[in-house]
Amino acid sequence: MSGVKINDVMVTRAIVETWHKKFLSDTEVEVAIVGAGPAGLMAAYDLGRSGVKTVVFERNLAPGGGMWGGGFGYNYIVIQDAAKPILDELEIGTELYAPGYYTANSLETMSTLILKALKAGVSIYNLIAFQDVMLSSDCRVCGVVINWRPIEVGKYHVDPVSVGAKYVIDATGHEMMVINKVITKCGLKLATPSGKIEGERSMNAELGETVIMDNTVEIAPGLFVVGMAANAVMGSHRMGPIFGGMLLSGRKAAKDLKDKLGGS
Ligand code: 48F
Repeated sequence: MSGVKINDVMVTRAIVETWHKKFLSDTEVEVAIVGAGPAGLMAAYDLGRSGVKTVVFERNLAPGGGMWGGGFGYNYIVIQDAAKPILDELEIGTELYAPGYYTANSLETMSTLILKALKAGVSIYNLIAFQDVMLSSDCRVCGVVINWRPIEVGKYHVDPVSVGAKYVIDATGHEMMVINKVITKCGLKLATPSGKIEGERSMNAELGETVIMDNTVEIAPGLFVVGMAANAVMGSHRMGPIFGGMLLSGRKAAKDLKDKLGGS
């Protein structure tokens, strides 16, 4: 082997300094997305390539949420006509199964979404869990409170830190982690029929995929909701391993946010 001799301490310094420099530049962002599933990553990609300073916090080691396992652990997903152009645009292969039903490899789809978001300039932090929101004095969500996931899992008494954001997106899927926190701690009224969480309904992909775009809204001041969380908070149906709605929802939130940020 030729070249510079490897110094183990230099490896440590390289990682720690690079990470800190990056994280410090991400402590004030335009959009903070909680959850790196398909909906959150789609929103992140569209925001990033439009030049919006965007950060994603994912509590798991691997970003990707519920897409890796396709359906039933079989690593294929189904995409309907409405979302097929997104996969074409991202150069993800699809196969026509029957009219209106395309299959795509879940590993190819998710790895492409992660890569495209990163290449668009989005910062993705894994192993970091959302714990709370920052709330401005006029009761608007203005950032996220985060901690290392292993600290959370270990239930260690270690205080979290805060990252400021003009807007936050709840992309945490069925769990609606950000919305739950806003309800229990901030007492904010949600943009739902009751002003509260309506609750997810049982499987009906046709209904669920039809309403998800309408459900992708600014659910509380400063807080957007995308993907499965959007249907869950609005009292709409779950839809299983057909993923078009997740991507379309992420894209819609990104567009709405770009309009808001452009106008502010
Ligand atoms: O669950 P997830 O994939 O949400 P999605 O993008 O897509 C839903 C589909 O996977 C599927 C479906 C399709 O029809 O219904 O369920 O709406 O991704 C949510 C991500 O959020 C992360 C979680 O680990 C997952 O990767 N997450 C959840 N809570 C937190 C979090 C938290 N407190 N902090 C950080 N990340």
